[in-house]
Amino acid sequence: MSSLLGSESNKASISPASHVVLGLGATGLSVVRYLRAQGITPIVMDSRNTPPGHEQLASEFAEVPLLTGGFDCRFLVQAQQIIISPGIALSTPEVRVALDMGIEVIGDVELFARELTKTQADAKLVAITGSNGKTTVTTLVGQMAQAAGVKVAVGGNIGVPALDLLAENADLYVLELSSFQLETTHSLNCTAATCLNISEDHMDRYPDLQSYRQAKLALYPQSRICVVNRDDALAQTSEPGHYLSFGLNAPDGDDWGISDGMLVRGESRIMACADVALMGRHNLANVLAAMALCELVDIARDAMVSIAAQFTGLAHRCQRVATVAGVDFIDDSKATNVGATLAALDGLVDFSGNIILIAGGDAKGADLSPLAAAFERVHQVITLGRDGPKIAALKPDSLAVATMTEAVNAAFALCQSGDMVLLSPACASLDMYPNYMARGKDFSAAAEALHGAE
Ligand code: UMA
Ligand code: ADP
Repeated sequence: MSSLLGSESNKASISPASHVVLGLGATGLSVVRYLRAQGITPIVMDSRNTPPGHEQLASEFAEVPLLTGGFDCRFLVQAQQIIISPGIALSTPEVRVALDMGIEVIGDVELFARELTKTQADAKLVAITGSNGKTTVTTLVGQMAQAAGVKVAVGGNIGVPALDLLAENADLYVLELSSFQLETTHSLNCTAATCLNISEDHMDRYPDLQSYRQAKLALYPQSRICVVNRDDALAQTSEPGHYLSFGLNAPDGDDWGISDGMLVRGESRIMACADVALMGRHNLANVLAAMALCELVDIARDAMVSIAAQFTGLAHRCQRVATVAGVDFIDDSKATNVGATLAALDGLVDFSGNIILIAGGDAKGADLSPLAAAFERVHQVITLGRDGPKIAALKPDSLAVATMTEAVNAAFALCQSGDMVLLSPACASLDMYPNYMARGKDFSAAAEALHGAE
């Protein structure tokens, strides 16, 4: 049963509105802000009883009714347009009712696309999707553009909702897009876009890998030039279009790749791989993708090279957070799927010490079995969280624990100087933590605490 928050009126007094905003997180608030600026007063609904942002909605937009604790079909079926948050599936029964009646259901990124075309048609747009590396590549492109002196605005799944970027009146917009956002986006007119890679993720939301993949590949028809990963067949499309590729081998034609230890674009040598500040082969792929995108929006090469040589990465992505008695503690808490953990372990092929891996959490319905082969490189697996037992089953003698502190202490007890404790969970954190950042911080704190016990 719905209840009312953030409004003095009672439900019976709410008139149906032309626009309904489903979900009041960061996205919902940005949509309300946008609609109010257009003179539209929507109704907001959220299935939680006390959704995040309800106090802000009440103080900034007291005239906007908020219905909580469910989605009320009576208002949905009378709307002209429903703007749905990415965290809410289109298969939600109440949403299906509206869709079946022919009511338009779109996301905030679709509204952004329409508004950009209408009011800032000269602005360039770069969009980045994929299972892993989105935030890294989005950040790289933003920093490269900034270093080149371009007025750039960066947002989307990375944090700032797309609609909130429009006020920046930028010359270049860079959007990180999730599969959830792409499901409800059809009108982007990107100058360049990429789907970095595809591996299983969010299998609790999609019936199978193909449906997830189709949601991601929907980006390509919305871009004038597509930057494709020639090492990942799943991330490629057979649709006709204008393509440029990146990959970890020597390229054909004008594509991007690696030859003789150099990042190259066709015959042109850009920089030595050894000068790229990020670690791991997957990050060379990320840098190549970022450079390909930047060149398509006319970013100067020296700006790209200087950022690639400086940018050491974002927190919680294979980041060393402590060294205790010669043992390195690496926080890769953002590895929330199997592909990311495989990339972390691949990057350690040349590491000569023992690796103790801490993994587990909410696997989001994924097939975890591809981890088994990579575990041969791991001395001991320590598991925690809801799907910890499924991961433990992939490696003999795995150790299951209940808390991060227990995991870190047990890992440290197995180490000697020169070894590594790697938190790369292959799972989301939400069964134990508010988010992956909190999980990473718990890991660092437990590692730091070992200093006292040395
Ligand atoms: N909600 C419901 N019912 C539901 C699910 C959600 O009512 O069944 C409500 C929630 O109560 C919440 C609201 O919908 O009040 C919006 O929630 P949301 O989950 O859509 O999140 P936002 O706060 O709007 O943040 C979203 C993205 N979240 C998701 O896609 C889950 C953020 O990505 C993004 O930064 C933000 O928009 C701005 O664009 C986060 C994320 O986890 C980082 N993304 C996933 C990922 O990277 O794997 C896809
Ligand atoms: P996303 O925004 O797609 O989640 P991030 O850049 O935040 O991507 O990185 C998330 C995780 O994926 C981290 O564990 C990181 O080490 C790993 N990762 C980054 N780039 C790649 C890549 N190209 N292939 C596989 N894993 C990657």
